[in-house]
Amino acid sequence: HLKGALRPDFSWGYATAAAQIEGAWNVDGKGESIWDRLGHTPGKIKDSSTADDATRAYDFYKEDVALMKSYGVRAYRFSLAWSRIIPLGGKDDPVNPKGIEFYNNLINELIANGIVPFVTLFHWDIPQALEDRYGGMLNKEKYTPDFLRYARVCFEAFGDRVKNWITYNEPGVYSLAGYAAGVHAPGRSSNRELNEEGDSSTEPFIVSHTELVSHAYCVKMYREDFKPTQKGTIMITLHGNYSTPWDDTDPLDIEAAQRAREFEIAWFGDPVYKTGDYPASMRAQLGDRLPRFTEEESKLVLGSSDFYGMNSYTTFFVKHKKTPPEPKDHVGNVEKLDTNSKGESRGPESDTYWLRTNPWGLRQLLNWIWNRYKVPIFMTENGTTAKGEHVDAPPSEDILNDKHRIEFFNGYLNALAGAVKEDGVDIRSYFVWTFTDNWEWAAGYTDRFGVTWIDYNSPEKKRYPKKSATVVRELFEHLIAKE
Ligand code: GCO
Repeated sequence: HLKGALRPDFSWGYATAAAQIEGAWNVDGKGESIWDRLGHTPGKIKDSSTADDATRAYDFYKEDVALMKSYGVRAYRFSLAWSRIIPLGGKDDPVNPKGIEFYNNLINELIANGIVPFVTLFHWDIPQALEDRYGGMLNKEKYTPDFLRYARVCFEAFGDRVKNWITYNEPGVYSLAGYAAGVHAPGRSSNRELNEEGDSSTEPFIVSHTELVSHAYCVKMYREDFKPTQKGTIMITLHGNYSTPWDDTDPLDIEAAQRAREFEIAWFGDPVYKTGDYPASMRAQLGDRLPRFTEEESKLVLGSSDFYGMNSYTTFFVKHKKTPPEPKDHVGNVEKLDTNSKGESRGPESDTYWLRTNPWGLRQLLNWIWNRYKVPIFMTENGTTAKGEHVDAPPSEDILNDKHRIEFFNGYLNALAGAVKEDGVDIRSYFVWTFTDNWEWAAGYTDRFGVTWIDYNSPEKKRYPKKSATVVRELFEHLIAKE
């Protein structure tokens, strides 16, 4: 009954990030990024791997576009590596023509194959030189002009063909994983013994503030200097897993779940789409540890995204904590659990510890965002790992018939279509995370999210399509309305 639930011009395809797939980390003039640095630091990556080669998407972009085309996609979301375009990153540093050439080739290849590019400017890989010069995003005054110059170079070089821009991918994950958990680059954290450098009680909030403000200036620049001629759209992509009460009859848990959503989602959503400021629950708990927007910043940030870009993977049961919040708490003083008060599970396990399949959570999340912000939603990431995909080539039939992933997409795409058709949520895109297995950040090559299995031992990183690639295509053929 959900046949034709999605609008005829619904965009769907795969999403990737440069640092996870490209390889060629120091080839053709590319500079070092903070992820190159972290990958080369002993003890930081689970399987001691690096992304020096990754899937070699830099070398095989033509083959990849052809494979994507065979998967039936309408669009492809990828990110630009800042350090490939401006190796040292700064506003007065030289542009690397080879970097521009690579992305021009990729964009042209996509367009020649009828695939619409969605381009992310920043997917976590800031040039190492900017980190070394002034501490990267901890220094908003120095960082912002560098980011704006980088964005300007990209709009000038690619904006005649790229009409869908994303400034930042998951600003909250960048700041929390890089400055609180410390497992992601730049790896600063006082929450971990490994690295006592940063102050986790303030830095993630400072860094995210820089992301929001520089995003807003970037959008202003695009709208004033480029949009009149290029006529594209621009948005930010936020992460957001859903939180639902552990005991849905307990007012304290109901409040805690709402607080958790505010700390995770409204942290960015409210400034951009609702108030120009952080949620009151965050101010109440964090006080002056949460930066304040100047009047000018607040005005700029509010309304600074054409659409709601959303990545989501899972849902947690949330219980209130009786104890007062710790200074290093970033989640709203709650506990996030796998089962609720009735003993129900939040879903079957994948291969990744935090990830569980629960399509009902996605539907609640979409409704929550829609009701709070009333902005059309572009789903820019959603996907899963599956157990037992870590083997040497050739992969078994079982692996290529990735049952868990197929069930995941079946559930989530039907939940999405239900949210559109039955709840009236305006959703305009869906990008599967991800096209091929890739370098899953600090997890290295041990987590496989792709609909294409990669043989990392072969020099050409041989690609093996999984069945989920076909199933996703069939699901969209069913769910998208004909013109
Ligand atoms: C994200 C990350 C992806 C991850 C994915 C799975 O934007 O969350 O962009 O790079 O690989 O989330 O963990």
